[in-house]
Amino acid sequence: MIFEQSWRWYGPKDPVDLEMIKQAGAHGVVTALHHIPVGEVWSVAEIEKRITTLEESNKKHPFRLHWNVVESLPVHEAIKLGKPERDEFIENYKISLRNLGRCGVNIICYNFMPVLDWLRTNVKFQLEDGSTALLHDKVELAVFDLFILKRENAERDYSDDIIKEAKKRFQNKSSQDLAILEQSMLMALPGDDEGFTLEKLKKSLATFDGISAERLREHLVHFLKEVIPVAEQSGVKMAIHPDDPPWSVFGLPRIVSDVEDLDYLFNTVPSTANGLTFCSGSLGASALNNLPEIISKFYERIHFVHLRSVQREKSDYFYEANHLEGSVGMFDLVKTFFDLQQKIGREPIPMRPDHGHEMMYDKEKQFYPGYSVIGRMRGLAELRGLETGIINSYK
Ligand code: CS2
Ligand code: MN
Repeated sequence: MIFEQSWRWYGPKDPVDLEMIKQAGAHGVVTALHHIPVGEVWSVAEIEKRITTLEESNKKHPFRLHWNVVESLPVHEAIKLGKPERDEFIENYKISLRNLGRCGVNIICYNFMPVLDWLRTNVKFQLEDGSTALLHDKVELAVFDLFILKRENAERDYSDDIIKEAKKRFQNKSSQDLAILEQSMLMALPGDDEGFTLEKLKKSLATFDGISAERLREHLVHFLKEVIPVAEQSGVKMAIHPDDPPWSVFGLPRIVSDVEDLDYLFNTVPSTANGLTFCSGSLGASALNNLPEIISKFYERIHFVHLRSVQREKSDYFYEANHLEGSVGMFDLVKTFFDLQQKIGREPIPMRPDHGHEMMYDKEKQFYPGYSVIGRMRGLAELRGLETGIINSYK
């Protein structure tokens, strides 16, 4: 196979249990110790506990699951901000990497997005077939930023046209519409139970005032120069997740959005332990990114793959499409991975469907946005079909 079929699991509290993951056809479990606060050490005991949970399940239903990727080992904000306390957090990060390596968990996904992980303006966008998807619309973002959050100097980050349209939209929205928008925006940190409030968000955004993309890049390089040698010694590979969306939001700096950003990172810290999570949905939200080119260029350091599609419409507007539809051209991407594997010879790369639609019985349960069970199962099944078709017809 081209990929090792994998599935993101939020741990024992996830409404999707291990048996369901087996029935979705995944052997690789992508998980993290979400209960450990960001910045603290992941001890061997805690890591082993999670491994044991999977082994117990393997005894019950012998279809084999194993923890193949950590998503994520999060980077503390002090490291992104370059604060003096970062040293201690970097040391903790190194200990966690060593501990993970010792336990045989050796692919680590992380990101370097300030304050927020992915950002959507509607997490229940209605599709034609009645399912719902995640949507990002810059005008909605501007409505939130300018009129709900009221961030200082926010208008500097939008063009006159966007501001004009945002004003019009704001005036036409009911208070219920505004509440839904606020709720969607505050969900931007998947997997975080505590969530954001408007005040908390405003305060966190302000900590990055005056931090340019160049400064943020220096902080990332500093972090990598510290942790990559430890990753190498511990036999683990780091895989940075690109910015989602791959452009600035709320005036925050972004440094992992396109091929130039990636070139810079990998030229500056060339070890292949300094690797990439290839996320087709994040990079594919920008029409400027040539995805097959990115795969070919960085193949040897793509340690983990997220496959999903987006339907791009106007500029800075996209929603998450079915995995084989939309703008990313999934066939070409999987075929590119196949060709490279044929050429170089490489073990299957862990791949998971990144998000799915909420559909059928999904609607009766509460999932993290994007992480419902049936929608992702449809995604994984379609991707597995595509993969099998490619392997069999080009052998
Ligand atoms: C994920 C990201 O849900 C998603 O879109 O791809 O949240 C990803 O887990 C992080 O950015 C990785 O650190
Ligand atoms: Mn992703």
